[in-house]
Amino acid sequence: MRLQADEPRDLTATLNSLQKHYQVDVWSRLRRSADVMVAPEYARLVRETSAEHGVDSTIVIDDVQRHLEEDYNARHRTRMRRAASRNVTNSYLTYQEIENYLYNVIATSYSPVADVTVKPIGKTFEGRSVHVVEFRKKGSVTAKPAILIDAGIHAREWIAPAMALNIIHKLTFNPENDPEVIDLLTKFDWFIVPSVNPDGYEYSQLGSTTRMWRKTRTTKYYYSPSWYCRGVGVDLNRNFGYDWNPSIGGSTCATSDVFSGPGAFSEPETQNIRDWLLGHAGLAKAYVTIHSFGQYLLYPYGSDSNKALADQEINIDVANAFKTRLAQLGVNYVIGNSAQELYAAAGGSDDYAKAVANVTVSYTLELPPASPSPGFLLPESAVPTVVSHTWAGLKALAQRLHARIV
Ligand code: 0X9
Ligand code: ZN
Repeated sequence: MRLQADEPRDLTATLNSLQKHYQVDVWSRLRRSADVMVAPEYARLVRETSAEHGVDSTIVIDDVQRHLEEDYNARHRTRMRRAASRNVTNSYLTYQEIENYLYNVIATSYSPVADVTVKPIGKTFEGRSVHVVEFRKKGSVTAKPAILIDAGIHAREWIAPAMALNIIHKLTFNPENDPEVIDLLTKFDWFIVPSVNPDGYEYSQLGSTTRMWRKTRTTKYYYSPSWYCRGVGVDLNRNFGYDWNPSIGGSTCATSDVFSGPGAFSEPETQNIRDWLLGHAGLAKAYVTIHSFGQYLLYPYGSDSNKALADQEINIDVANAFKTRLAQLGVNYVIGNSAQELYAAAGGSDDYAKAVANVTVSYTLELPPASPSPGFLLPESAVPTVVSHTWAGLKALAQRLHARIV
């Protein structure tokens, strides 16, 4: 019921009386008006009392309880529907859903096999946290070789964070009761960053006009380097500090989709990954950065196709284990040097992990589809199949790597 008075003191007197005699609940209160909830049996008395004080009363909601129930039921239905149908195994989650999953599902779960830890490694330009999930086999005394995986450097490649979250899911819950999961947790520590660029990811989820966003959402370079280059965002995969060079597959112009930034590691998002990689230097044997699309598994260097790796052979051999497994499942992958198979592009995370963090094998994994249709718009319904194929390939890759390094 809304009460309206000409004089504030009349309203005060009315409310005092109503609260005392008829237990009205004051929802909101302005100088000359107030909204109150009244039990149905007191409604007539409340209106009469108000009128005696010269205060008008009108019914705003005639049955609050019914509204509360409808609201609750609607929210509950939506929640149930979403909870029943949307999860990491079949959906592209929002950043908020990813955080909820990491902290409410993964961090609170109990794995009999591994100690699972979720923690932030840093923040983005817009202040979101970037998280890592760490898996260490229970009871291991000596530090083990490590596999480092990240995803979501590029905003629109939605299948990439979905894949990383599914790896986390499999390592935590081992839903297929797969002995190889236990074996691989015994052989390696696993460190996974499922969303490197959540600002861009969120932006790409706003609507159809932002769906194809690739970069971060930094506005730092909007007024530089020149008026015709006023744009938002840096391409993180041109911003890493090994052989950083905008003229190789990047750009000095902030309007470009491949803007390299004003210098190497100018962005908090690349600094996060740099520090995380360097923190594991020595024990980190593999780095896999998940992208889409094209069905490629690419090894360094992307900055220069003529710069062969000293240990190119093991990078090819371990990649071949992945390719062979996928071929058995009927999925064709191309493996090779990224500058040769794709295009030369400097400042990628794969090159940095190899050259500076010293991993043995370093890959950019370009997930399905193979072709631009549907390209980045791979439907959610494809998630389970991509996950099952790719996980089989990654397990084979890890096994081959282990066989080669012990
Ligand atoms: O261009 C990229 O950054 C990657 N392809 S994507 O379509 N996902 O954008 C390929 C990166 C390969 N690695 C390097 N060039 N270092
Ligand atoms: Zn990409």
